[in-house]
Amino acid sequence: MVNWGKLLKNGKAMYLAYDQGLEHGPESEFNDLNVDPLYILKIAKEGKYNAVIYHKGIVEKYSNEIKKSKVPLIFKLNGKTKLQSGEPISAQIATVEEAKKAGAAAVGYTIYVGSKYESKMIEQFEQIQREAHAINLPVIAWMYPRGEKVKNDVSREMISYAARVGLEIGADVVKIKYGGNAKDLQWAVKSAGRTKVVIAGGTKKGEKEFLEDAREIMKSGAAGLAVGRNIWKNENPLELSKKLREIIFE
Ligand code: FBP
Repeated sequence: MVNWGKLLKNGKAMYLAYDQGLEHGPESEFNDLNVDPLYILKIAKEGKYNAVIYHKGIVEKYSNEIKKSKVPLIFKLNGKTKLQSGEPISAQIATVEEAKKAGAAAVGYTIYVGSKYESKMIEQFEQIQREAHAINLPVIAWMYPRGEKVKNDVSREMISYAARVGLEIGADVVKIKYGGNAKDLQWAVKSAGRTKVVIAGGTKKGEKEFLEDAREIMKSGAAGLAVGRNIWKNENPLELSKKLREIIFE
């Protein structure tokens, strides 16, 4: 049994993702405000998120503030830059042991389902999952179909496959993308069985559209959202967080 702690509230979840500095780079994602990891921590705390997601370097350099905030931490254990070419692979940059020492509430790991390097990532995940479960730490798998055979990564086939792989390999939560079709997502949630499903926010869209999607996502049976850019790129992130919170936990 994993220890969910505050990661779930009545089975629902709202996570604030901030791994985009590594995944996408500051130029395309950040401004003077949101370039600062502490700005994100403030949103996570005041916006009452169930957790904030950081990579190792930020966890180490801002550990005092993160601990003081009491916002549960999801420690992301692998990552890659957008400059990588060819079939995608995400390199492991931290261990379960480091996450434990940092007081993390869960660990996160990305798998590019369909990549030529898929088996390497699944193998690495297996070890992480075993180590994390040995200390009751939940494991969240970012399940992103990608690679030569993946024509549409948000199709019904791909999102349900990604979710199912997460269940089969022992993830406690899968983070998948929403393609805009609620029925497809319903099927993906069903395919994930007892593994919880949270949805990524994606590139920044209009507030109305974002909240509309969130409503559909919740109706589809997902546990919640693990969102980044749509929140911390917004001019009023706390107002939007409140609206999102009402949709997720209502
Ligand atoms: P967003 O809500 O900003 O899309 O964040 C979700 C996320 O999964 C991040 O955790 C991650 O950095 C990013 O999306 C990866 O997106 P992609 O691999 O499609 O560039």
